[in-house]
Amino acid sequence: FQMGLAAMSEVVPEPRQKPTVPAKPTCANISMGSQLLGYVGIDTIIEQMRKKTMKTGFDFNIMVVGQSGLGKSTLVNTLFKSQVSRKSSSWNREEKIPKTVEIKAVNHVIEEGGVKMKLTVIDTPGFGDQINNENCCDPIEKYINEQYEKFLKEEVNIARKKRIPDTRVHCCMYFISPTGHSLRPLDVEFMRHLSKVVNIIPVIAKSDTMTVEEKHDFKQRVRKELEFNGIEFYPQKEFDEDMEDKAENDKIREMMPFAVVGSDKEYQVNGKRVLGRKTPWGVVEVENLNHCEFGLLRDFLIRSHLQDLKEVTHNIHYETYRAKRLNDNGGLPPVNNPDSEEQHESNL
Ligand SMILES: Nc1nc2c(ncn2[C@@H]2O[C@H](COP(=O)(O)OP(=O)(O)OP(=O)(O)O)[C@@H](O)[C@H]2O)c(=O)[nH]1
Ligand SMILES: [Mg+2]
Repeated sequence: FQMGLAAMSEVVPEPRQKPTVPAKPTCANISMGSQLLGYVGIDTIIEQMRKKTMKTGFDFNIMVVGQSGLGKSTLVNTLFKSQVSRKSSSWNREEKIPKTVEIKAVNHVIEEGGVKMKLTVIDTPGFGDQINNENCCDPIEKYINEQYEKFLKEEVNIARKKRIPDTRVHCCMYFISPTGHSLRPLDVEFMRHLSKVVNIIPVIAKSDTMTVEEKHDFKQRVRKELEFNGIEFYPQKEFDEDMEDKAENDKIREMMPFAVVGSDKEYQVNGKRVLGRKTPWGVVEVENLNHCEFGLLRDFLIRSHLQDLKEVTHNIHYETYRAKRLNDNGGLPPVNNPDSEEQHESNL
């Protein structure tokens, strides 16, 4: 590296001017090389990356799963209607949300500060209605794996796309019924199984049905049960990168599962329009942190952990899938021909 700089210094003897991007002192500034030449400009990589991201935009995919009637579809609408995309939404307020009968992806392109995010929320039918709930995990796991498979096929193509569209599920919100008692065996089974293929974020549904104390106790109990059953939810302890990461994530893990309330209706409260649920004793405001933790959940997903959710999906979950698929195939990439299609399906 230093030799390179020395060679360059013959061509460019003048110390280079610092570009307009404000720079923090970096290791490069104090190294030998930079003493000769002044500012090298390594920190402009951040600006370069920012420009690229602005141009290409990015995909972010959230899935909601859980028992029927816990408010999954309502929360999908809440996410789109709340500050995430208040501008881009146009809803028929009178329309009632029907029972979900199939896996359905809803997407919106949301633009803020020149950056485009394609946010997809995958709504799933609720389970738990049947007497035998043994296989209710299957269609959801199948969907998740199909997205990995799609990505893998694109990756091993000879003529690869410059940018592979990413439909992989970056996080799966698991809805827990606000019983005040404990997790159901089905919840434990489901989360234990799915946490191996996707980032699981448990949430307590319809938290407006609990008192402050009930909510506090229930959260504590759920956390204990998750730990007791060895369920690693996101952010997983084993992936904390350093002490700073650990300290930050420990705080979040202590707040989880977030107790949420969903709604797609707006009401007038103190002269402001807010998303809420109207009850005889007042309006439960979805985005008011004194009322519920929807705001915390949204900030956690979008503002602080979006990039990390994508990285864990790519580096851990997708990598596990990919390694298994390539192994099963004797080290060869999966072939894109119709004959093998059936076999792939059975491998999933
Ligand atoms: N009290 C309360 N009710 C809610 C909340 N969210 C949704 N609901 C109501 O619960 C009922 C079911 O809501 P959905 O969003 O359809 O539930 P779902 O989980 O999508 O149900 P499936 O599609 O059958 O899986 C509706 O009457 C909603 O208005 C909430 O946070 N609190
Ligand atoms: Mg639904």
